[in-house]
Amino acid sequence: MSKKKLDKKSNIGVMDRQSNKMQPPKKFKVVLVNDDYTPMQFVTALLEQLFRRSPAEATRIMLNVHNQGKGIAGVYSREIAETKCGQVKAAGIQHGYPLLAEMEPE
Ligand code: TYC
Repeated sequence: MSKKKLDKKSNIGVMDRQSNKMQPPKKFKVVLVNDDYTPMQFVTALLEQLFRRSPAEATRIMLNVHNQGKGIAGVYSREIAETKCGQVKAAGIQHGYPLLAEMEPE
């Protein structure tokens, strides 16, 4: 017989209780990757349309990616971040650019 302590009401082992607690959903950064071919104007327009950035924010993020190599376009739930990454890639392919976005846990 197991000597594991049981919670009286739920009969869940006391040590298991913590892992049964609901955790807030994880968030993921969508990170744009620099390349030498995608036009700056294309990246800025994409940040405005796909990531709902203002023209000033979009320009700031694009220049940050251009100068630093990478930059955060936005932070989302896993599913939304996956979708955004796919949309960035598809937009690049459609116009013949090697534009890429990666997902990173926040
Ligand atoms: N480096 C590109 C250029 O000089 C601009 C660019 C910015 C490309 C951000 C990709 O994610 C990117 N035209």
